Amino acid sequence: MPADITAWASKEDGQFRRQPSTFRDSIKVGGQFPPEEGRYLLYVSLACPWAHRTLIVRKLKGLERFIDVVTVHPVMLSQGWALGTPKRNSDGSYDQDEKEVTDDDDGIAGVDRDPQYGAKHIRDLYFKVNPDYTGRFTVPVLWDKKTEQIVNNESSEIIRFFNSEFNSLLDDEHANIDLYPESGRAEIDDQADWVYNNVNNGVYKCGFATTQKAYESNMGPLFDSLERLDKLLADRKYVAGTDNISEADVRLYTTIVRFDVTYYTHFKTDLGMIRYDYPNLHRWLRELYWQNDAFKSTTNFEHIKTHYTKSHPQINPSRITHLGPVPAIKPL
Ligand SMILES: N[C@@H](CCC(=O)N[C@@H](CS)C(=O)NCC(=O)O)C(=O)O
Repeated sequence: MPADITAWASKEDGQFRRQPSTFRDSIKVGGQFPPEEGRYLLYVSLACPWAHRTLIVRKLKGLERFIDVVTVHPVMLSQGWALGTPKRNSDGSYDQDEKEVTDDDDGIAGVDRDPQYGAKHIRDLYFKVNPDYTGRFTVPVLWDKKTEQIVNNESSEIIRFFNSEFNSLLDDEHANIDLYPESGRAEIDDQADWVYNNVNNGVYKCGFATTQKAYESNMGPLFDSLERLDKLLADRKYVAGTDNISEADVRLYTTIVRFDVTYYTHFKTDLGMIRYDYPNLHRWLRELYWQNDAFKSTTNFEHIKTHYTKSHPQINPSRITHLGPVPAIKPL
């Protein structure tokens, strides 16, 4: 398994294929992992769109008091996500092969140490649970402090637990927030499928493609889907047509908020920009960001831009981080 995620495209066709998540237990009332205050810890990267989903839902549902968060450093090198600052060369650049993690201040705010075991990398947690683990060391990781194991590392499932399984512990206002309402499920499930394939993972399939043909074959579905979403949002406030925010908005938001600032340049998804070419998506994006703190407070453009540009040497060997666009997100 290559450490460099960009090298993880098939040799035959140049297509990037995301590996399924491995830890798939559930938080469930009455189950092996019941909802409890302070029991679970969420390891995230603020750069990662999948981890970002879990942070938004944690905030929307008022779960901050119940679930602590540990944030990794945005620069992902050969050992994967680091809890602390990866060691740097004398010129200040991060050393790609360096295994050491330091307490140096490299000016990037919001990076945590591991409060439990002093783990230096996310990989250490995976190996603690399974010394023979051969998969990727991805975030988010939902950790159970009590039994010292990973409950789940699949964001689409973690957001469902957060949506429903802590309700008995929450005040009415938060318990009543339902991101997966019965009446909207058909549309939410439908979007989960095509939006995931063409948009959420679609940008990665374009960006991590290693042949012209693979890149081009994923650009059409991506931009057709942005067009389709823009049309849907012409007369909908929320993307799945629900009365309130649903998980479809959360899933889509974490890709769209990264689009102009990173994917457009870094992943070469440059047939259009949200801010200039998709007016309804642009309005929807800005309403979520500026009108709901769960979106704005969990969006960190510095971590996003730093991560992508400095972690994928095959795509950006100089590791220079682009300055634009300014502003990262426009006002409403
Ligand atoms: N299916 C997972 C995907 C998570 C994922 O791929 N996370 C990326 C960051 S954006 C990661 O940690 N990659 C590290 C690696 O693959 O080495 C989910 O949705 O939770």
